[in-house]
Amino acid sequence: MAKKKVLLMGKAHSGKTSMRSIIFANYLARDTMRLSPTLDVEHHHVRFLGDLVLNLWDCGGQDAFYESYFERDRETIFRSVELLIYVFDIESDNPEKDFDHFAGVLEAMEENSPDARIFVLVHKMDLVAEEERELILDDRRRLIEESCRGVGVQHFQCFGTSIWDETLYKAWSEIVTNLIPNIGVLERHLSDFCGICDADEVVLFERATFLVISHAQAQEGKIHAVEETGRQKIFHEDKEGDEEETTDAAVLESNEDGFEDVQTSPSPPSAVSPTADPPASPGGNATLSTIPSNQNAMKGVGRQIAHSPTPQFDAHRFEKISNIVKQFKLSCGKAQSQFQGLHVSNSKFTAFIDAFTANTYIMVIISHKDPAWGQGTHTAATLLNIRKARNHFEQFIPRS
Ligand SMILES: Nc1nc2c(ncn2[C@@H]2O[C@H](COP(=O)(O)OP(=O)(O)OP(=O)(O)O)[C@@H](O)[C@H]2O)c(=O)[nH]1
Ligand SMILES: [Mg+2]
Repeated sequence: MAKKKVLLMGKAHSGKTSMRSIIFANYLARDTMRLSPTLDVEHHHVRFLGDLVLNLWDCGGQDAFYESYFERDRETIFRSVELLIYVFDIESDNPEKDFDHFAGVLEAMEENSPDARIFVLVHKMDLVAEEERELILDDRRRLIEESCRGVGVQHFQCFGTSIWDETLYKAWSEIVTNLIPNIGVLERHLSDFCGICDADEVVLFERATFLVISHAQAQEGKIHAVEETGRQKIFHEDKEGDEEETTDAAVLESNEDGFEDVQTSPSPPSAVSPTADPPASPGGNATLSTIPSNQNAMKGVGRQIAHSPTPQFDAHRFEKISNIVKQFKLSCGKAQSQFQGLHVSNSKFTAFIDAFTANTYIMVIISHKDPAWGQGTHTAATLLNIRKARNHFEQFIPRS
């Protein structure tokens, strides 16, 4: 089991525990108003993708604690860190002191864990007027860069975040993706799967947090090739589960041997409505096909996809969907039913979100390439592909 030490630091009241609680403990943003200040260091082990354990050190940000972090407990705190997440409060009343602390933390990191990856979050961006956000964030980035350069830190990533919108998911998705081994292999296979399904986009979400861990987009050439034949392909399950990765890739890429071609029959245009699956049964598993409350956000995503594959995508679409589906999943839990999947369909596209491997959900977005694209054979083919690909993808997504 891989354990990774993650340090979460920044001044008191900057929002560290709030973020951790939303991402890993299913808090809603409004629940964080009740959090008390963290005293000293709180240790949390959170499981991610089954066998990756994040050993989160949530360090209380009051000045008195910093004295001991920098002096008495210096080695204990800063030794063997894989990842530092430093949080700045954009509304801080004493930014100079925050930067002093930041420089102190970077120095201690350079001494004790020089290879750690560093992420800096400029948090509570919702408190800045929307039109000023970019400018203020750029300015803050510049100061952060100067601080880093001052202590010889070359590589870091900086994000503007808020618990009140999708930026939180975006930043944390990037952060955890950095900890996943073999992410490149996973991405390659996802890209192949995207082509097989003739999908516009395929996205993998981690099961518990709903953070995006990988995504693939159709290449325009590939879409057209499939369109011309008017056929969909069916994923061939890899029977030799333990074969070399390269062999798997070859199977995935093989038109002749890897897939069956399926002639899809025309069916009536789909309505702007969810698919009609059986209702949830109390206590049991259920396929839920209700559109979540933030229906417009989901439809907005689809509209952009339907018009053209890449240029008009909403840059925050994955995080918006993470956010919406996670809320929906939580409300399913409250109704004592387990979230299994969600299909959203209108005249332009269908989005399939389904339980995938033991530790992931998958989303497959398919724009309707002709007016006859319906929910019959096409839907069945997509669902079959998802089902057949599960075992194959289990190989790249470790489970405990
Ligand atoms: N407006 C706004 N408030 C936030 C945001 N994130 C957290 N907060 C609020 O900030 C307050 C402090 O959050 P905490 O998470 O307890 O802060 P902390 O960094 O853990 O503080 P210490 O434990 O004392 O170091 C809470 O009332 C949160 O609701 C945000 O993105 N925007
Ligand atoms: Mg705290």
